[in-house]
Amino acid sequence: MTIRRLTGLEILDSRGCPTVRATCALASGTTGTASVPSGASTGAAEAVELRDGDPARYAGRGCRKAVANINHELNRALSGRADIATQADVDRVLAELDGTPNKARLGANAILAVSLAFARAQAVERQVPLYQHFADMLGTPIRHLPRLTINLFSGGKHAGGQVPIQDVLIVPRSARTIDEALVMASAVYAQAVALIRREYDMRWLTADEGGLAPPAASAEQLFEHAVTCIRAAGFEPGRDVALAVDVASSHFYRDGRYDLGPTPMTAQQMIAHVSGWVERFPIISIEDGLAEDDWEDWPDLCAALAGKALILGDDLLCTNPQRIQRGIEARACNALLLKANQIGTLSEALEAYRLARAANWSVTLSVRSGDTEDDWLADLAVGWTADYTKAGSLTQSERLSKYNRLLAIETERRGNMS
Ligand code: 2PG
Ligand code: MG
Repeated sequence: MTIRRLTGLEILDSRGCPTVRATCALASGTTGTASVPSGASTGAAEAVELRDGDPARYAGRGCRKAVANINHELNRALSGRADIATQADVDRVLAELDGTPNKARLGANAILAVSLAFARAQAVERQVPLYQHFADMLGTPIRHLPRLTINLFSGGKHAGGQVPIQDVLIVPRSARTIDEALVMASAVYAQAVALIRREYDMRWLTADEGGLAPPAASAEQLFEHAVTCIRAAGFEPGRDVALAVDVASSHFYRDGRYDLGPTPMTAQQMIAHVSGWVERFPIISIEDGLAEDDWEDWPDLCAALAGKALILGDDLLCTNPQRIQRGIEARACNALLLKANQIGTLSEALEAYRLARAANWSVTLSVRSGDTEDDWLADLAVGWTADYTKAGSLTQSERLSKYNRLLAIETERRGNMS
């Protein structure tokens, strides 16, 4: 499928910060458009977004250079080339043209937008739903829809740091469908809205991903609140609705100590601390329980929690095949948080996914804290049969677009699922 033209557009994400949208027109006239998200609690090893650095526009965060790279260099290199016809071809040329290990020259924002827009155009051309196109890319049939992990409480970089940890998510485990999961999560969320009014005299205001952000005294207090809300909604904590936590500990790791307050902890103390959470609360997944460069201690965390909670690597792995390989060899974790924009092309994200699966890891597909109304993540999660999605809370259209798309896919596939 030959590309006829690539065009870029600077748009705004859910934080009002610029990001990139690309449209790919094929020779047949078919087009596909895709927008890329942008993180705030980013890993140091992530692919790099190209930002203009012009202080007169969006405090230097404009994306005109990335857009110009799509309109000119990428368009010139990829258009009209009959030999560049598959996702693998497109992504290889994108990476080669960029020439840096982290997509810094052309920008991971420009590159991923083109990679995704091409996938969408291909799906339209093939007359298959996008999720089916992704499944065909993987070469594995869709086995089930993902389970949802939904933000209830937020802290860290997504909520002004009122508590150091980043996300307390609810996992509607006893739900049999996406629809049931959303109904359950909505009931728990409503209880949380009531709880923060009662306990903190706070209005319903939300953090970057739509989670509630009460000034709790500690992470433990947030977990207690979550359990209270699950019960108040009529569910059994753990059995019906469990918890997942993004500790995001790279962001409170200083001088080899984990500063969760009051006394900064060594890695071994932090492991004992996190293990205590898993003993006391119905937590089934711990993301970034240790810092991104604390490779030495991750295997101990993983061993301590094996069989009790998933050890999910986000900043540690950055969806980077080399880091994932290292994580597998070191037995540092047993689950991958996959964010396509951490690596920059769909093909590399697919390689990351395959590596994780070959090691029998669980996979969660995740949005970013700055996201857009584009819903491709839902199709990717279904097409690649992710175990979980992490798409934010049940407010704000950039989050709901993913849930709404999952609802539509579920309805479309009803009767076809095992
Ligand atoms: C994370 C993500 C999503 P960000 O840390 O997992 O919650 O945050 O997009 O800011 O990196
Ligand atoms: Mg994270």
